[in-house]
Amino acid sequence: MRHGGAEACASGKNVFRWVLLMAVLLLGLSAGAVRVKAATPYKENGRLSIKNGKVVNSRGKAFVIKGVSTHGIAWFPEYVNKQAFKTLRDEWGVNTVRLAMYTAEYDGYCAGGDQARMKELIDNGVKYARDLGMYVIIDWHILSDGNPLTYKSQAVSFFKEIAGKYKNYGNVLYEICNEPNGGEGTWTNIKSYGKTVIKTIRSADSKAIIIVGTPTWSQDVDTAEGAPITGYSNIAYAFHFYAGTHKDDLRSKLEGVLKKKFPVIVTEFGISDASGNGQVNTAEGNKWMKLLDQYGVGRVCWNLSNKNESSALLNSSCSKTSGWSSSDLSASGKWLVKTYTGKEEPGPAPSSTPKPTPTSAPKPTPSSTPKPVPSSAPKPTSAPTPKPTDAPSSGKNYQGVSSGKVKIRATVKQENTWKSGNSTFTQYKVTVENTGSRTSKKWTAAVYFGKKYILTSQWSGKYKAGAKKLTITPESWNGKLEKGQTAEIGFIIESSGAEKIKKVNVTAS
Ligand code: IDC
Repeated sequence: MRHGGAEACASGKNVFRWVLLMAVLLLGLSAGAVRVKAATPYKENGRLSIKNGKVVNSRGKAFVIKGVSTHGIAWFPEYVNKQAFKTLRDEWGVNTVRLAMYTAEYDGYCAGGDQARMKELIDNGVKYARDLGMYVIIDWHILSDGNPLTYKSQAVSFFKEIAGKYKNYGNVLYEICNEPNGGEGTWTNIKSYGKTVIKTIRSADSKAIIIVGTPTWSQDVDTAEGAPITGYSNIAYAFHFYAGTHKDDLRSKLEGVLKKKFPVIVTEFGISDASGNGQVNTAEGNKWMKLLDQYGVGRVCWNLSNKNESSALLNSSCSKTSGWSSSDLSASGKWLVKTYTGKEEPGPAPSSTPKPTPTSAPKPTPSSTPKPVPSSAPKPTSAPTPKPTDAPSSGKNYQGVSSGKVKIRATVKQENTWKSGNSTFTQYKVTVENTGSRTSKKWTAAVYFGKKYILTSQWSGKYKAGAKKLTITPESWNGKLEKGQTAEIGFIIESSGAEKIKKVNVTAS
């Protein structure tokens, strides 16, 4: 008995010690957890600004934006959720989320979209980012409205409202015109737009970084560098690339301005081709990353969605809206996670502290190291840098009309044409309009060309390229057209010499 009692007593003490030990351990762990949680990108770096052509943190140290962009928030609102952002931060090594709000595309902010809903999504997104200590870029995503002046007054009221709301947040950056393009998307027009919008933002928020788009789909940073916007601090310029299309030529253009300490942020890039689809090119993607790393340039990858296109970071079969595992990621997604975290699988990133970046003249990188990885499929084209001609031989309209009860008219208009090497590139805009009184559920437009061509870019539709025939069908969101409603889509083709459209056939139901 006594023996047993002593044993019970001893084990009672042991239990007590054990409980004490666990308590200490748990406390220690939770303190650790609290510390880990506290070390968010924003806690560590505070408000960002621009100094000597670089993004710096609140202590003036270089900070490298590693971001992911949403797809259009009107189309993929489900990814604006806190768990998604947390997954990006904790498992993908992301410190910045870009909220892309299309202006002119279907359901866009200036194209009849639900403005209140979009502002609510932005509000939620900004708050999730703030709670998680992440940065957030609010992107006025001009695209088919190539000239930012098109919706200038809407942009002014939008930015006035949101800069007023977020002026004290410290984690918000404003991107005022995603990608100016086309004959009217000139630097003169961008500057004129920029001056008004920047003034509007500055009257509420004196410090936040404002990013200005550049001509030719935010590629002509050299033009902007030649005549930058003056009179304001914390202004940066957007540069975009798609590694499947854009290669050495565009890299040298970027490097040219980086050498001059011009403040550039890559607010959008992909390793797909410029259409957002096609073959991914990780080898070129790695070359781009190397250049950005060398100069400490921030970058934001397009796009967080499960859309069936190769720039989407999630597989189209993936319906999860956060907590993705490796098998949920597309080839682009896998590459990005590896690039941002150094790991094959999503998981805790090594550190959210930015790697020191050279502040003075960057060291030349050895040119021998990376072996070019041969890509299996032939690339349609080598990086045309679209240069719209001043006097586009445009104005030519080709029309097709459906013959059934549902009346759809497709107008194909040549918007721009330019030469690159031996090829001619032509950009077309297709306006599909319901001219009858019955609602159309779906439509097909077939464009017949005079000679062979290669489809190099496309947007807002599904495309099937035959030898001389291009068949266009709608996306999930622009097939249904009510009476009088239109859908605007577009594409770019490459051909040897000027192309001529023979006819346009339309069917609709
Ligand atoms: C693309 C999307 C695609 C959508 C299209 C048109 O990936 O799903 O149908 O826009 O709305 C950009 C643009 C960006 C494009 C992307 C890929 O900023 O809106 O997204 N891209 O084409 N510039 C170069 C490429």
